[in-house]
Amino acid sequence: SRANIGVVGLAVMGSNLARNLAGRPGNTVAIYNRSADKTHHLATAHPEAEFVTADTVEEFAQSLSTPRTAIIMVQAGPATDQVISQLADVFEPGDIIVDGGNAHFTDTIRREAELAARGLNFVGAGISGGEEGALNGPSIMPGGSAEAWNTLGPILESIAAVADGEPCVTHVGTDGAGHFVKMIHNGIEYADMQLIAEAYDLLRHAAGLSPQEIADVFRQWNTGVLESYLIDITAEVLGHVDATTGSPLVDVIVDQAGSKGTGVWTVQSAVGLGVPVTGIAEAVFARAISSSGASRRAGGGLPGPTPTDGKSGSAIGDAQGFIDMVEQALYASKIVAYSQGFDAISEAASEYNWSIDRGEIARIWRAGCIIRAQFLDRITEAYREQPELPLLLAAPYFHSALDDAQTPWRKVIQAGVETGIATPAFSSSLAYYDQIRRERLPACLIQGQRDFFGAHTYKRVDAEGAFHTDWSADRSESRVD
Ligand code: NBP
Repeated sequence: SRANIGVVGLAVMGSNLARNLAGRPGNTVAIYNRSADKTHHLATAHPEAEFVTADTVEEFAQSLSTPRTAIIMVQAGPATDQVISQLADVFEPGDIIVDGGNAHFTDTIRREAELAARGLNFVGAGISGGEEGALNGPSIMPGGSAEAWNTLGPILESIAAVADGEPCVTHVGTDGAGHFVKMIHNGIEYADMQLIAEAYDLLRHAAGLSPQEIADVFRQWNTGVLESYLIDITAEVLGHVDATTGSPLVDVIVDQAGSKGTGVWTVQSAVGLGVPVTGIAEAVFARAISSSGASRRAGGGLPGPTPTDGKSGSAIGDAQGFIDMVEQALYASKIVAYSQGFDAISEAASEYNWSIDRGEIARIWRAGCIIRAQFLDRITEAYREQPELPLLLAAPYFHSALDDAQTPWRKVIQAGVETGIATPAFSSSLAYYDQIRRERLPACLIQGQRDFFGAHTYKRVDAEGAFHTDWSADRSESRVD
């Protein structure tokens, strides 16, 4: 038993994570994969890592010092269940099994309970940053017990990405908390990407800028409040010219966005929790619309506004002024999307009894993951100043940012409406903002309607209790509780 940590599953993520682990002082890494050729290939390709190879789970268990700690990086779903069950059969009470795949958090809750009953520690850990992150330092979101964290924490801290000298990992909360937070990370990623895509669409097709010009705009934005990995890579993609055609690559890429499902999970979970993650939902739906071939073909002939010539269009005005307004609109919408994501975390924490430090979540997203951004520092500060902050976008810093942005935000959406360029995430974020800030909402009317057709009752602004109006008779009101 020479190894202090093991990795099971040596596809892209697992092999890179194993190399990352092996590169840290003090670690000896045992590796195991269902198909043994991958295990030996990895060990041969990276002799410097001095991996301890195992061809069977029994050998793998024997190669680990106790308490055993193993990270599973296999396909999410049934494959993960199979591997967990194989490990559980050869591990002993007190050992730690970590699932680093993209599990649904409810599966993680179930697996944790099953293994806890057998005396085994199970930790569902969200790992973000793809292949590169796995190798050089991902953002890691582990759940599981405090006991497991004591052993696992230092190991994960040694391989995580570093931001301002601090590792991008924290004990998120118990059982499924880590995978839930990873799911929200991915949902926010969807919203962020959609917002950027809408900004591009407006600059390209409402303002008439070329992809190269827009790449420069994004490079400029990446020096300001929007500075982030996604803005950075957007500039790279937009500036890239296709070698075959000489056209901007973005013009030869088929405009149908794919997904692996974590965005859908985020929206499904949020709907279940009753949390409006409208920015994320619009992003998921926009990908669905882009991929709905038959509907798009059938919708292709529908009328839109009379085309303008871009720059001279009344909705746009001068190009630089419009670019600045789009930057503000993107920033404001992004604040809303993140605020909604953090609302989902808060609601899930209370539903599932997780104690989650939201400032810590923003902190561990600052490096190693796809949504890494300067802006996350502001979120961490907001939660450090006010740990029980009920609404992120109402924190003083964001309040003032939204104050500055709200007029351009409205104008940009107006320009989209006038030119027929859809801005679902910009628009839904503004709609959320305009609802959340209103003293009274038209929900009073909806309660009246519900009472009319279903006797669902309503509350009054001036009295306690539930009331019903006898709509079908004399319309007298009675208190019904
Ligand atoms: P894959 O998700 O493609 O899974 C391939 C691995 O699963 C191989 O090691 C394969 O073994 C193993 N496996 C399968 Br499939 N069925 C198995 C079974 N029944 N028993 C044992 N092993 C089985 O690998 P990946 O892309 O490296 O991702 C690993 C995990 O990390 C996934 O959960 C993924 O969602 C997550 N993740 C991926 C990324 C990313 O950027 N790719 C980022 C973050 C998280 P074999 O070699 O014998 O077929």
